[in-house]
Amino acid sequence: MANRKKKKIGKASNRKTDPLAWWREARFGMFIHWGIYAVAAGYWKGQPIPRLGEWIMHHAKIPLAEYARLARQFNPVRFDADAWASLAKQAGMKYLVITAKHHDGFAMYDSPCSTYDVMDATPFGRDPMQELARACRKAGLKLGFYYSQYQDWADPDGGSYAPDYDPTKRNFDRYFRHKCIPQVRELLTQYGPIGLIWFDTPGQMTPAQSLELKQLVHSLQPRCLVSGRVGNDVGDYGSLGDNQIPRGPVEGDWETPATINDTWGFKRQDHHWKSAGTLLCLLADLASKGVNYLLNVGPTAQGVIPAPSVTRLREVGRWMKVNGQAIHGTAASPFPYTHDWGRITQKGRTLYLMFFRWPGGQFVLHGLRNKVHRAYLLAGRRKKIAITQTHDRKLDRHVLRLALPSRPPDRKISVVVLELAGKADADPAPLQQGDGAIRLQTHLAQVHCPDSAAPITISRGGVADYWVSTKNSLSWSFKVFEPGLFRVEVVVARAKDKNFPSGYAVKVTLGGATVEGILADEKTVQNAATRYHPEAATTLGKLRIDQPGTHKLALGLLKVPQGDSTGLRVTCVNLLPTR
Ligand code: JFZ
Repeated sequence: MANRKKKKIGKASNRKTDPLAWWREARFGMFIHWGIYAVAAGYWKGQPIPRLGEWIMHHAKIPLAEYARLARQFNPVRFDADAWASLAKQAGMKYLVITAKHHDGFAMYDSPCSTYDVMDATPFGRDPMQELARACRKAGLKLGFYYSQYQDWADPDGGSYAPDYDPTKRNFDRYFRHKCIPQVRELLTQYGPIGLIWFDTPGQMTPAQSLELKQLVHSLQPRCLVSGRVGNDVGDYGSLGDNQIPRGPVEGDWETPATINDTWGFKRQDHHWKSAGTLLCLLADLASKGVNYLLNVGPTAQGVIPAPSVTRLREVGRWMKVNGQAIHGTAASPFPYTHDWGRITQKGRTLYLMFFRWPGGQFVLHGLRNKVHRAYLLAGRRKKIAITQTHDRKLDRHVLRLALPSRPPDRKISVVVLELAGKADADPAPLQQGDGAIRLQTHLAQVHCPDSAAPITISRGGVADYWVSTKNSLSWSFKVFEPGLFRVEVVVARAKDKNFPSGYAVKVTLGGATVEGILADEKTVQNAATRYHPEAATTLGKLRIDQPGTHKLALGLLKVPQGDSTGLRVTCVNLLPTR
């Protein structure tokens, strides 16, 4: 057995593997935003500066000469590359991406083509990237460099913010040739094999410039990946929006960069830390959609990862130690929608059910067509779980019943492993769930746009974007097993810091019956994903479904409030069993 395994590994490494293979397998990485902005730490001249810490030069309108003085105070004597790498490893992360140069233009490595770098401009006298490269190699982590290829606030020709320079005299291509390209070359030649370059904010870059950068990277290191934010859709994988959680599985290779608090670069006034439980829900959620989670830490100017980040990552690591196989090397859930109780991933013939809320006792999963050989818990002693499976031919209803212990085996997310007879095969139709609810997510809707001048589009994140025409509508076909009376709830994405737009009227039609009403911010939806992308739910009324079988529900727009230019952004229509 051991022999056979060895042979297999040998074979695989001889084969030409996909350069993205390690990245897909990883699912979880550490982002590090570290620069001389950490000296300011969110304050300028005694004043707290709102928003992102690494943007302080821009937000506080600091002239370059003044900002550059921060470098003289940057002496991170407590920096310990091995400690950072081992924290990432302990947390169950497989790669580490650090800001080699952010928008401020300051190189956090020894850059021969610039004196605005950590070796020439700070008292530190060490190259942190060199130390990290060594530490990552030792720890078996892939190392990636963040490089701001377009924005450079220290170069007269760099993109965006430049109060010291005359923007009309700007020549981006000059900066591109004299700084960006040489620095990217340095990063790919000075530090051994690099897993990826995380370009960001492509701004006004042309397709030719994006392509040139990508080709440069591949010419120096053919297996080095290029992030989608190199611009113009030429990256090797895509970046979703910061902290973005898509509603359904995302096709292709995508990653969500995310913060533990609300900033990337260190800010001493930001104490808005997400709990380890929330971080794990986000990790599980993204993995269930086939998306990588690149979770950020913002070390201080002393070179220390803030203690609240460390404790949370250690907690995440304790969970990963037991449950990591439900994340690493997995693919998106075979179900095209999310379940209310938690999330699902799969690997080979195995399904991982990750319970955010432990149902206890009988648990019912609808729509899994495979025979389940075995079910057991990951936490504790892999306790076996009794299974019953039935199939009602008339309704094509597949039911899997699990007899779960009453108490959750893990205090955070409990994982149940299902070993299937074959590769997971799930009914793709929206189904009434084990709890009786029917949740119709927008990314699974049919979109009807007789008004083709203003069509509803569904974003990659799975939200109806820009719905302004009352002629257009969404509809869903779905299967009902237990008929009855349902409360009809419409959920919409709402802007973060704005009042909920009043006056959107909608109509839900099911069979011959209709309920309608005006959407209000009745109930704010609370879950791990809504912190940056809030949602509001409105109950329109009740509707009865008399017969089991396939039904169709349509959502129409009756009235658009005057002056609202964002449009209605529906994420879901819920039918919740009621009396
Ligand atoms: C960028 C940077 O400006 C920021 O400082 C940080 O490094 C972050 C990881 O990336 O900010 C962005 C870029 C893209 C989006 C949002 C913020 N986006 O596509 O939603």
